[in-house]
Amino acid sequence: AGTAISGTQTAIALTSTAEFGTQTAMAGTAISGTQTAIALTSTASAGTQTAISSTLTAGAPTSTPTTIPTPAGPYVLVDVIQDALGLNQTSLVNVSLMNVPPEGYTAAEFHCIYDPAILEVGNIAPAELFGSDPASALNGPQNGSFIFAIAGSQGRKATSSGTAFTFTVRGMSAGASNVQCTARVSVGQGALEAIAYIPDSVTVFDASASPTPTQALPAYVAGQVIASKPVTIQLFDAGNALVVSQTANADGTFNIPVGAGTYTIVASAEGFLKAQGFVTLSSGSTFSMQVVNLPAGDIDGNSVIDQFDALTIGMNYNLSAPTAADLNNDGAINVLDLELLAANYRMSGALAWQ
Ligand SMILES: [Ca+2]
Ligand SMILES: [Ca+2]
Repeated sequence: AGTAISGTQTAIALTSTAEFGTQTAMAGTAISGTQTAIALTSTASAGTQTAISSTLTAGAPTSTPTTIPTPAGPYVLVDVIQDALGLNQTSLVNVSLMNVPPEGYTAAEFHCIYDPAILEVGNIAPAELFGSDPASALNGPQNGSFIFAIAGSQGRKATSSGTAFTFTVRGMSAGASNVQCTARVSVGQGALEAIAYIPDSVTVFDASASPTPTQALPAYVAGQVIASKPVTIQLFDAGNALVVSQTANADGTFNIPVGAGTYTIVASAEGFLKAQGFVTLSSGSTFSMQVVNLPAGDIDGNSVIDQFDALTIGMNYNLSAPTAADLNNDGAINVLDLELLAANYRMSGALAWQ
């Protein structure tokens, strides 16, 4: 493959593949200016794979570094376990050293970067690769970057491929972020050697932002619920799952958009018995509920208006809280609230609402 976007360019790709279903991958990308990109691949007969890519760029624009799909030598592998996250959801990230040579590494330094607007990093902790009880040092995370250094204690080394350390990423805002760790390794000779790396990426989605297009809201349910307190209208689907919860206007009127279907509709206000009914809404239409007056007096919310509710008025007499006991919403719990309660004394259950 060779992709040329502008300028004088040459892209050449050669492939030879033998009999046993082997694969070839190559890439040459030229972005601008006078460029040549050549990729050569030859594949052997028994299922081994080779991937070589070279990118040459001339002129001012520079290309981003190409990450080789599966390096032959040692490399760092970042693996975000759950690569699609909702807001505030967290995933573990494993950072592993692969193709560790038999003589082993005594220490490694990882430099990890990510988009701090999309992700929050935490819980950076050593794993088992450098043996039990390794020494580790952390710098950051700050501004989408941290350095984690780890060294085997008591002469322990990393002698095989495995996870060197882990951390967590949490979705902060919708978008996509690379999670990339580069590494330098030590074999105990006082020198550091950079190795290859394979990054991962995470997509954060906002589940609350338009789960389905607005065309899914073609029907309306409207009405008026009278109470001296703010009224909440709730719609539940056939499985009793809450679909919509909305506060009615100050005068109790409401006009709620919702998908066509059959719902249980419930009107409630603090200190009042509920009203409940069923509505079947068809696409593009408005269903109007009867005007309903909620009965005042169920201060403890157990669906019965009785002496226990009156008790709350007595215990909080001339106070303003609990607000459920202030049935007329005038800021004082007193005989005016008791009077409202008395008018509905012994009423119970939810009012049938059509
Ligand atoms: Ca009650
Ligand atoms: Ca009152």
